[in-house]
Amino acid sequence: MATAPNAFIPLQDISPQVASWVAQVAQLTEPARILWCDGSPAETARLRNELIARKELAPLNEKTFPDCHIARSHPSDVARVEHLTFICTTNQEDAGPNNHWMSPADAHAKMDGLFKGCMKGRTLYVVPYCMGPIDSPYSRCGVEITDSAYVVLNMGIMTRMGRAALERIAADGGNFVRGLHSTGELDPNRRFIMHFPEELSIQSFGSGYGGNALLGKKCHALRIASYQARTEGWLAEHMLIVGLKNPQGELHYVACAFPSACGKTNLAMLIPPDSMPGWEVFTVGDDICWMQPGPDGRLWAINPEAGYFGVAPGTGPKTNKNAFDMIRKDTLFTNVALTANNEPWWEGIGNGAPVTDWLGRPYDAKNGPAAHPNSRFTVSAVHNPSYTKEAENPKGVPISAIVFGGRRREIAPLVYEARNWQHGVLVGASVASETTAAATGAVGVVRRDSMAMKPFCGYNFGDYFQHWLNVGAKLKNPPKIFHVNWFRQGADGKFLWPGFGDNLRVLSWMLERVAGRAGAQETAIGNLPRPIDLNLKGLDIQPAVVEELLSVKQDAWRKEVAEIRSYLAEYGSRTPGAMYSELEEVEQRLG
Ligand code: GTP
Ligand code: SPV
Ligand code: MN
Repeated sequence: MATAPNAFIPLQDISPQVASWVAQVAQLTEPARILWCDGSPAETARLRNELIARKELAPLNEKTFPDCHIARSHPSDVARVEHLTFICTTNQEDAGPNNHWMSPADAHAKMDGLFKGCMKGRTLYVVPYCMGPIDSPYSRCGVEITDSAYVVLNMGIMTRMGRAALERIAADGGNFVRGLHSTGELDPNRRFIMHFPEELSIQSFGSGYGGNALLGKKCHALRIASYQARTEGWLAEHMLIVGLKNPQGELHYVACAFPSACGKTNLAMLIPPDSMPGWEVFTVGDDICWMQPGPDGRLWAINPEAGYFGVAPGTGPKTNKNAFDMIRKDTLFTNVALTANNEPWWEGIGNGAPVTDWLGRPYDAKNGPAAHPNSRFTVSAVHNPSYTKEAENPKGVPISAIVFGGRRREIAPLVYEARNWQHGVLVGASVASETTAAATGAVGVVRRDSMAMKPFCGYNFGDYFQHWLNVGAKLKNPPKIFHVNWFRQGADGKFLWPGFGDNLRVLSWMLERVAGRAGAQETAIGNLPRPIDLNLKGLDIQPAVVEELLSVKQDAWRKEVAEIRSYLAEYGSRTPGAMYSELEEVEQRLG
């Protein structure tokens, strides 16, 4: 969106604040050359060709996957590294026990040492980006300096990147989040992801993949933005945003927070089951949501991102046909396997067979999965069949319901509704989920993941819960809050709920609750649908399974309440008293 007077100004002359920071970083990192990225298709093509020539990228089957490419990260660099991710506030208490902390002085000393001369012989790319629609007052800009062309390609898909972002930075008086990134030697012992919320800056060294390296995403749009949002009175959340229109034509937007690899991308673009004709689904976002109270007393949301960095395994024509169709052109795949036809392959794709695994070796089942469990696709949101132009609306979309959820084989029922906003904040704070391959470390371990923000909140969770209460107090028409669990398992270890498109059955109950039309039974933990309140038409499910999915086991919940109490106590005096009074109410109702 270059404005006419600026179209011919060299990028480095648009914002003196950006130019002087680039000069400062260049002095520290000593690159061989500096390239200011304009985000043009010609630039993308050039970067792709350079990476292909260096064998860091390869084209896929040009007939079946036009303009698609595969990249492989370093085998030790395949996921976010929570143990190496730090929030560097002056006071440790402000980062809270939910974060790893280092003092800003120590962190700067460490990072200056790592960055010193690290770009010798390399290109320094200047990547200006805007999180959110270019013309939205809710959007925020940043500049990522990186020495990875692969990162530039990803940032070009995931954000509004280039000249327009730089122009907005200049128009905003030179305010932007400073993100410095180098892949370094990809040595896990020299890998750190540092955040300086008080300085609005990020420094990432030693990784080239995902949330560690695409700094606009988790580092800026969640960790730094959540800190800013607290002082400015809004919310930066790990949530999808989806619009649902019922057959009567009523349209509602819903924002859902599930931890990493727990179903956001899938829900954001779900396809209604055949037995629910007339429903329409509109994807606004699949991972991050910025919400502000609007003048009408509702919460209004924008998706700060412009693309999806989605989990490949499990994406098939049966589970997520929209995603399956959207990644057939113009998509960058990382750490997937390949078929004999040079097509991408992963577990759950539903057809074909791998011949080359994610490491580039001939596929051998003895080596484990063919695609890495955290292999992903990067694709522009406009390729999504359920994309809506509302994703570009500078005002955002109004949110009717907020949904929290986790991956829990037991305890949490399929769905329940919080009694009110304050109770809903407790429900969100209490989210627990099994860990997934999205971060390094053990998989399948249940841990508390408040609002699905455990790895992403840039400050003390105690203050964060209070901030949620404060935002709710400002809303005349707050969204209803719900909790869901698509992952409850039977004794045989199989999921009890079919999930995916059938999740619309649960969402439609929520929207009927919002409209005041659906029934529910009050339980100790909140309001649950009775089996007759759920639209189960056309679904092959035993009544006993539905009963089980909608059951609240008193003993298990009493234990759960005790665990939530000790979890809240981890945040000491920062935990709002209201959280404890809500918990006591639940406990009393449990009897
Ligand atoms: P991040 O991008 O890491 O934040 O993850 P996400 O929350 O967007 O997760 P995603 O939708 O990519 O889902 C991750 C995995 O969960 C995939 O393997 C999906 O196939 C699986 N999944 C998603 N929805 C469902 C569901 O409703 N039921 C079941 N059983 N699995 C699901
Ligand atoms: C997540 O882990 O929640 C992701 C992928 O969405 S990453 O960008 O690596 O954080
Ligand atoms: Mn995510």
